Amino acid sequence: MTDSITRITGNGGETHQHAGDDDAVLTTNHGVPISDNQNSLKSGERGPTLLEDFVLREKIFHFDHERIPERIVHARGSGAHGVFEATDDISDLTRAAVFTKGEKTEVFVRFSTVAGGAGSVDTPRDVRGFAVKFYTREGNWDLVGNNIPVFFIQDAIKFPDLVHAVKMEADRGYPQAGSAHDTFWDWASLMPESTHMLMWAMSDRTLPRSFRTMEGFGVHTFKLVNAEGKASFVKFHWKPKLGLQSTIWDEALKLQAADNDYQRRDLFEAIDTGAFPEWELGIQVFDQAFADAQPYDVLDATKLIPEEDVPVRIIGRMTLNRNVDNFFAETEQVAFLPTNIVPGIDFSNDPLLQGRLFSYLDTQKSRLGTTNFHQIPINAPRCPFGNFQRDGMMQTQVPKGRANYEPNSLAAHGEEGGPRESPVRGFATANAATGPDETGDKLRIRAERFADHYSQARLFYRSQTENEQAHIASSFVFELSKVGLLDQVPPRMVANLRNVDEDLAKRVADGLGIDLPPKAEAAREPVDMNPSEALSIHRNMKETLEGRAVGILIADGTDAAALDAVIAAVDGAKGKPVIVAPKVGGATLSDGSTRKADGQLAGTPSQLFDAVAVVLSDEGCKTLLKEGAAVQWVMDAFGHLKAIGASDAAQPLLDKAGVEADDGVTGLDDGFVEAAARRFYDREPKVRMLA
Ligand code: HDE
Repeated sequence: MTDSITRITGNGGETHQHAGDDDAVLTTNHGVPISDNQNSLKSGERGPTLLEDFVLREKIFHFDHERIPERIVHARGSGAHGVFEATDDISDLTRAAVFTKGEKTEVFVRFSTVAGGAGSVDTPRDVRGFAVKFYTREGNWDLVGNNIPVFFIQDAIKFPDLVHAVKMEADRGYPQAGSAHDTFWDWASLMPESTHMLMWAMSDRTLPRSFRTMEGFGVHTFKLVNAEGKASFVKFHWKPKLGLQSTIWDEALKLQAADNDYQRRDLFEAIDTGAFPEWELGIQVFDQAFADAQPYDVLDATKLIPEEDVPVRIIGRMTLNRNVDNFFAETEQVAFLPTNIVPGIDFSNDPLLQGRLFSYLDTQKSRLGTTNFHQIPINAPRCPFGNFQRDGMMQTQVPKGRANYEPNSLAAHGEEGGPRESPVRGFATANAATGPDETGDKLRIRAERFADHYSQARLFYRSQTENEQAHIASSFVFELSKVGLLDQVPPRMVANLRNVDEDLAKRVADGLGIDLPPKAEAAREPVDMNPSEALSIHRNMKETLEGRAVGILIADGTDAAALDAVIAAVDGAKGKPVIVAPKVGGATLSDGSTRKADGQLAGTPSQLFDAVAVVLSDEGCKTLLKEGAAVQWVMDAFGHLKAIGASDAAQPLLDKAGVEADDGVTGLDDGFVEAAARRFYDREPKVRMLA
């Protein structure tokens, strides 16, 4: 019998140990060393498992409880650690220590999609969350923002409706991510205040190429408060060092098939290889007089303040330099709270923000199970903290002594009296509620100045390049074409769009093949605003290969010197060369050497890259002409408006893929690397019909 047991365990009775750590013995959660992690305890060789097997029971019990409720929104996210450095002196505006020039503050950032569940994909058309936790020496400050500066709704009371409408439909459980379905557009078309945000959502902003190439925004108006107690209004902006870059819709769809984890992987690998993502933090600062002079309300989260009206002043830099050690412990358990605010920063009366101040604390209790979630290492302040809140589930601290109330005079008896409030160092709300707006009757009402739902939607649309406008029109067509059963919805949406821009409305109606409906009545007639360059992605892209990947397609017979030259050129421009070949084991090059591939052709389509090089010999090209994946590889690179550098011998493959000559199609050494730093939007009319 002993013999057969030994055979089954296959470990000859030896204790299992952690790889690389000879002294570490597997134990139970209570420290008891475990002798056998392969077999449960049975009564006889083929008998039933015994209840007394505490090793098995503990292991399965813990496993059964591994999951916690996922976030109601922003369930799918990726996190990283980093540092924020204040680079400008703004002590005239705020006393916040985090903004002392030269101060370095540890941060944790979580990027997310909104609608999909935790296991959904990275690349649906969706808003991205951009949440930053600053572990300042005066407590945690969480700037819980998005990659879009405005929001769908003006008042928190509409948030559950928005989220129910956009998430999977209640009866059928789909779609899992993305807004192209009946209930979202039913709701949105009935909510004119969402129109401005819809313009952003239908633009390429919701298809970021990488978390590293998107902006972040605090969205709401906040306040900065200086040492004298003087408050200024502020909007926060994150500007990516790599510039803005988005994919296009067809590419995003195909990325979903190619790599569910496209953005998570990109972030992890960038940090892992030392290409640390960076953003500048900027502020728009203004006062009450400016606020009063605007046609919109600065407390309305469906409005932005054009950068041309209030320029963005750069005051700091954030660098993400460390991946998480454990996804669950850090990225999943991190709890962002807009209520995490520090002395020198304050809330405004934005009714959306005010609602958030309740929601996040509340949700963390149901997600993390205990009011003591602030003790989890990723959430705990890095500065000393203490008060008289006590006990509760999962209390991990051991407060000493009798001081669990305040005031107390225990110190007079030589006992520990505990911490005391500090009017000087403590957080103080900027303005007491003394203004007329805050002392009137109790009303369920929106301020009159929230009533203009279209002027800024128009501003956004008219600030885009022609290509970007076409993308917006086409996205509306795509999304509304997915509205299945509710015939009344697309015309109702187009009726709203007529208030934004007649041409846009016509294009969408035309793309859907419906008659142009009568214009929807606007609560307030929109006005024309001056276009703003800052709102366009295409006007804010950087021509750089830094942070971008170049796919290099090779096959047997590829010229070794030509290949090395392309790799060196891409490396030299700080790009990432990735070799793709029909076999992952590699290809035999012209000089007889073997070059290993980073990816196999069928599993590494060109949508994973920002530009491609096709380095083939006559022989290799002949083989790949018969390989659908190779033809598709080139065809998609062309269709996704990417640079294609090709050896002369690769021309037949380019021809078969329908590649037409333009500035983005080059030889291998003649201008390829410069071209690879760009996207060729001018090519688009050649490759697809846009609305
Ligand atoms: Fe959130 N939001 N939200 N939100 N939000 C959550 O909190 C909520 C809003 C944002 O990576 C939840 O911990 C309400 C605006 C981000 O962990 C929840 C309202 C903006 C994240 C919640 C809003 C955001 C969340 C779900 C309207 C941009 C992910 C889990 C009043 C400024 C943070 C959680 C992370 C997450 C509520 C509107 C950004 C349910 C009630 C506006 C980036 O508490």
